Amino acid sequence: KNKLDWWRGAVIYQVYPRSFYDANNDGIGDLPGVTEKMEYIATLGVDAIWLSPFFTSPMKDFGYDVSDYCDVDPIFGTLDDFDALITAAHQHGLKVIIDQVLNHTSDKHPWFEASRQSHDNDKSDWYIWADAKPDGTVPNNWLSVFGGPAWQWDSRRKQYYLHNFLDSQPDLNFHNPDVVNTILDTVEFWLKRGVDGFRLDTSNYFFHDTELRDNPAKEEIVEGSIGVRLDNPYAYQQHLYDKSRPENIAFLQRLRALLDQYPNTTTVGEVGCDFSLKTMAQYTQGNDKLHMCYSFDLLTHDASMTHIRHTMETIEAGLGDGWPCWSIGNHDVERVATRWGAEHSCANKSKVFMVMLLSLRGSICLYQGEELGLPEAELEYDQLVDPYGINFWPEFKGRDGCRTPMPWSNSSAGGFSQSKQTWLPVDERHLPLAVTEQEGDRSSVLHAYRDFLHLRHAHPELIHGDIAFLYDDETTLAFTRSHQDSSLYIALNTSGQTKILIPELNLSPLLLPQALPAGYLKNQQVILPPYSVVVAHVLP
Ligand code: TEU
Ligand code: CA
Repeated sequence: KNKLDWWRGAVIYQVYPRSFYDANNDGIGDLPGVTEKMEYIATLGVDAIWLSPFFTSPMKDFGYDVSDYCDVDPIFGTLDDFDALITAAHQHGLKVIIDQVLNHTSDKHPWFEASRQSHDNDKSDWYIWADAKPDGTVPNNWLSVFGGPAWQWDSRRKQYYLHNFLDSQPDLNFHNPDVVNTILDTVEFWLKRGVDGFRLDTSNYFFHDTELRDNPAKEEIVEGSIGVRLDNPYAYQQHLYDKSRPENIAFLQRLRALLDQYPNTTTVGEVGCDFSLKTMAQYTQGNDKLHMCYSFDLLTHDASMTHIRHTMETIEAGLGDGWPCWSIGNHDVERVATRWGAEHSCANKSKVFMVMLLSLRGSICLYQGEELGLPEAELEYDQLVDPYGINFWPEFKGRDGCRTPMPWSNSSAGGFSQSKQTWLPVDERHLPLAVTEQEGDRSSVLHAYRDFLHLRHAHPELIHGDIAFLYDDETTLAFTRSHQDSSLYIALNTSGQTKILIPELNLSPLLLPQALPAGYLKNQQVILPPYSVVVAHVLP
């Protein structure tokens, strides 16, 4: 394997364009807004950006419901704006990864509009149509991730169609070679436009069982599986037949063959709601399928360092030559400062989680606003726009709370827009955490991110090194990252109590930049005051 591949160990900054920066002041962030803020992203010290969908869309799922794969939605700008964004990113030395939502289209996509017209037009087999059971009920027990059966009745075709997500997101039929060829053409459209890679939405959902067999009920967590959320009724089915089908492997190989014609491009596949280790390994081993995969293992759990160690050791033991990618926040889950209880303790706790994440082996995705330590925004029911949240309120509050606009300054609408009406409100509690406020404070979370990202770049151990765990309890973690002849020791304390570790190693501590909450060494004991980290060279 080629350790010089830029994407191995890259830090990818996820931009959710609707909420990043509103350049034309209509209340919704846009591509020119991202371009205007490119300098900010580059200054963080990340390697790449991942742009959430900006394609033509009715916005039922805010862009994850695409009605034209090869154009920019007017809300976000034009193809020229996209080209300008790529140019600006490349000028700043940043790679650009775009989201590809290939599993499903919008129900307003011309392909679906045609498909539902009849049983015998040239698009009639492009989606997954099935007759009702004799009693009129749905074809099988498959569930939608967003609640209810994965089947929707269509009164024109008088059949059900499959939708793993919203009923306005019909699943494409990947068993049809025309669909696959056309999809690969749309992917190539963006490669020709100069993108450096793709984040593949729901990369384990593309194929389904053509016999439409019922999924077995889940009785216990299958061995080796991690990241299965049993609080979600969807997880009570073993998804043997609705996704992660073996046929997907051949498709991922074709996709990879296409990307290999465009040097230095990459893919990061999202593996959702599944036995993620097995799938992550399958999809990334052998250097002929996906480059990297990420799972929800760190996105949906509590802040347990024991869980982190268990997840990493399980992955390390099974991944072989595959390559992982990790994140603790994205546009689908509660913001990490809230989920992991950093907001009421102190900024230092957010910094410790950041050091933990950026020291793991793999590539890393950061989600916009994470570098500010933003807590989840608090919204009333009537302010919600995410259908997932509206469906499950109040048990689950949906995804709007992590999607509110970036606070750039402590002024109206957080400097995100001049518009009085932004698509989601800016949380008042975010204003004191705005970018300009934190830039002026040398001990801010933002400075800690910049400092550690620069430190990371200077230490190949943190990018390419093997990982070995030395100690864990619920709130403490210690491990080494070793590359060639050099080894770094990292210890962190996410609790409000002082911890002392005795690693029995000959350690020489790194002087950490001022914004990072540092512990210290005393007689080769590692002293970790509340919310602190120690990074040290391991001497022979
Ligand atoms: O998410 C897929 C996925 O598994 C999510 O359903 C996740 O479990 C859920 O959002 C709960 O947190 C991707 C996108 O990231 C998401 O925004 C889209 O809504 C979804 O696909 C459908 O395209
Ligand atoms: Ca706008």
